[in-house]
Amino acid sequence: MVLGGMRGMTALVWLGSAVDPDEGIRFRGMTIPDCQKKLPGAFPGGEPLPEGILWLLLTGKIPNKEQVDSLSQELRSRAKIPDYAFKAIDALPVSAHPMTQFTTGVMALQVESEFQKAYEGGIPKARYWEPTYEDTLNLIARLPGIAAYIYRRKYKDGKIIPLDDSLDYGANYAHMLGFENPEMLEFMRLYISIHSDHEGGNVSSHTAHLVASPLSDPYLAFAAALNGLAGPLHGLANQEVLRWIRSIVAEFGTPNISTEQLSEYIHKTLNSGQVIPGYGHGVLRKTDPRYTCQREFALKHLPNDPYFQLVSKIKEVVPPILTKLGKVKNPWPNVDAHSGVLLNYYGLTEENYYTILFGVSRAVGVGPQLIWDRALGMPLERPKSVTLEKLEQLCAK
Ligand code: NMX
Ligand code: MLT
Repeated sequence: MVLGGMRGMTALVWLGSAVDPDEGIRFRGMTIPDCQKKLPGAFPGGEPLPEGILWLLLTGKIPNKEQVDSLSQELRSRAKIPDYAFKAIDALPVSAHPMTQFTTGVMALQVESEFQKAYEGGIPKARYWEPTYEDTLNLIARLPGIAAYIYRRKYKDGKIIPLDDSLDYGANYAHMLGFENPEMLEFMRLYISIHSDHEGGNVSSHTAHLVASPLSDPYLAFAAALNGLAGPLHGLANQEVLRWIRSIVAEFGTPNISTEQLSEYIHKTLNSGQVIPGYGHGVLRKTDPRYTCQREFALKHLPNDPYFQLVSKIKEVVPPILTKLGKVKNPWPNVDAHSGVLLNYYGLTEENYYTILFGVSRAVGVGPQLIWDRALGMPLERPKSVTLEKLEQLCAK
């Protein structure tokens, strides 16, 4: 475990969610289909609103529509972004990766940290959670505005699209990016909800918890989490998946390829020493239910999209090939294997932006835990390490 990335080592308490290797994620005990059934949507039968997931993760209770609407309103009222945050992003070249711009924007938001002010003012430990709550809600409220600014700056005309007071969190983010198609708005609600939390051990959540443990405020902790999310084996995998799918299409000149052609390309990728992005997982041992619900969304709304059909074919061809390698513990698709083709279908084609969407979503899961960390008086996290010599001695015993 010490040498193997701590796989399988139980080392953290995480209130919001837990991942079962076979079944996948449960948010406060609820599977994704449970959430789709029981959490309020924008309309009857609609996908769960991210505000509902946030309420559930924070309180452990299922909110009703009125409560979720009041949280939407609360987040809108906190969404104003100070001008210097945009200026901090503007100091970077437009060519900077969106995740670099995003972390910079989050760090600029830290200037307004309520926790930092309260700590400097001598707030007692028992009340740490209160400014942490304020920071967390402010951060979650402001992330879509920062994230949309980066998209408009890098890929569009640079003009800010203001928040729409009539829209919920997910729909508003899509709107500020420049999308109005109701199906895309609905996909954004689903996207943010399912990417929000994945228990505490994943790189971004664990990083946020670790960095917050010496009482760094939620902005500092979340910026650190984003830097972990930006790694290709974690959140950047969604970018890598669409890039890889595009490379298949470029190789054969069409997404309508045979199983043999696809198999040949998969082997080519593996033989060049690369991983197949979107496949495998540190905990899951079956198909990620976050993949499955995106597939169901695609079957409902874009069954004939050639890229969706290619993703379906990849799901048939990759697992047996990875299994044959003999070392891959989970040959099945994860969340990132599917999101790109849906975004691409609705016009969000710039794959280098995709990890920002994951980042906005992850704040909805990490934020509640940071509040609970302070409410429960969680200590500074400081595990023990060993030298290699000591480890060899221990193993020899
Ligand atoms: N393609 C090729 N080889 C793989 C893959 C894959 N998709 N997944 C695992 N392996 C290899 C892995 O590189 C390792 O090889 P080696 O011993 O030569 O270093 C071996 O199989 C054993 O790895 P596992 O124990 O199965 O996986 P681990 O828990 O170490 O890593 C991932 C999990 C997710 C990092 C790994 O499966 C991977 O690199 N997947 C592709 C990238 C990806 O989709 N990441 C997104 C994960 C979800 N997210 O959003 O964060
Ligand atoms: C996540 O959502 O964080 C990923 O699936 C990675 C993980 O759980 O380790």
